[in-house]
Amino acid sequence: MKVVYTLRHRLHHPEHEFEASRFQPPFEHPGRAEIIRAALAADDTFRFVAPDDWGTAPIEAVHDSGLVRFLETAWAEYQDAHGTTHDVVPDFFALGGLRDKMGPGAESRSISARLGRWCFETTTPLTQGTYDAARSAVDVALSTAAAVLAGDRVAYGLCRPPGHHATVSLYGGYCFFNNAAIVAHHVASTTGSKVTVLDVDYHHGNGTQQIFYDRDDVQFVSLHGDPLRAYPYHTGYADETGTGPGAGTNVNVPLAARTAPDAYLDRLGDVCEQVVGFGPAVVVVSLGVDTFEQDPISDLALTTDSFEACGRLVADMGLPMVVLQEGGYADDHLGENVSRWLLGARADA
Ligand code: OKP
Ligand code: ZN
Repeated sequence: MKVVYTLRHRLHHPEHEFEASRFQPPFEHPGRAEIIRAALAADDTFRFVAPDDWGTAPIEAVHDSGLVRFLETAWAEYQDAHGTTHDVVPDFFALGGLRDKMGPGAESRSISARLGRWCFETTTPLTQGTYDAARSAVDVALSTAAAVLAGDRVAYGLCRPPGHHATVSLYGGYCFFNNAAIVAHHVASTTGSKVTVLDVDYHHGNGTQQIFYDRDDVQFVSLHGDPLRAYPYHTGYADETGTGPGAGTNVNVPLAARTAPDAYLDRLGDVCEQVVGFGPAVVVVSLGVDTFEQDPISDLALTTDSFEACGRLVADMGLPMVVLQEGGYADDHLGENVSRWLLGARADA
């Protein structure tokens, strides 16, 4: 199996994460991708390839071009405005209620205003190389898709930073560009066939859902911690089923705390039937292993063995698969959890 990887991910390296009203060591850190790389490198059936440069056109086919331009210069602009700082985090969010009754108003040129205009939360610092790292994750994702379009039955993109929380015009949740959505749109628009994004990260892929919510050519299917208790809180409910031409193409399965392998695999099997029913030519998997029983920021109860069963169940649909890394924060188990999922997925390949 091809593994697309580049060390450019290391250019995104936050010092802190401001979460739960305190500064913590970042859960999403460069060591994560290196742990996964080392685990896969120990098995010579994984073949590492570097990504190609895809430019910004495939990103701007999904995201607001203003978000792309903002991320390219924001860190440097912030240094000019505020003096030298390692991490850059918004301190003023442009929420709708500020201008209730007033209409949109002028767009402030201030970097502080613009940070709060393009970002939705505080746990996702910009660092000096964040833009280049986020671009590299998109290159990894698109190169993984190219391997599958060229005939590989399954390929894995070691994307970092992750992508599924990034919406058309907002970054956050450790995500800058929505790697999986960019791939799904690229495959759907270049092949004219239907695509499914199957998101098995613990957290609801609000960005991917939003990007495709009104489209009938891309189905979004997600299993995740119930947003009544779990980040990102405001999306991921079962009654979000799509709108307009996309009515019926969005499937959310919120899960109870401590959901264990048997129950999880049942639900995964159910949604796989809905995927097969949709009839995609390609499945893009947003692979988060933060569903693991020991994940430090999540509360499901999947085991390392069960990840292999999950990969096998998804592969049993018999559809070409572009597997892209999202979350997973139990560093001591991260490499094995990802490699076991991939071993399951390639069992029949
Ligand atoms: C990114 B991915 C809740 C903290 C949530 C942000 C989580 C981002 C997850 N107390 N912090 O989906 O793995
Ligand atoms: Zn997650």
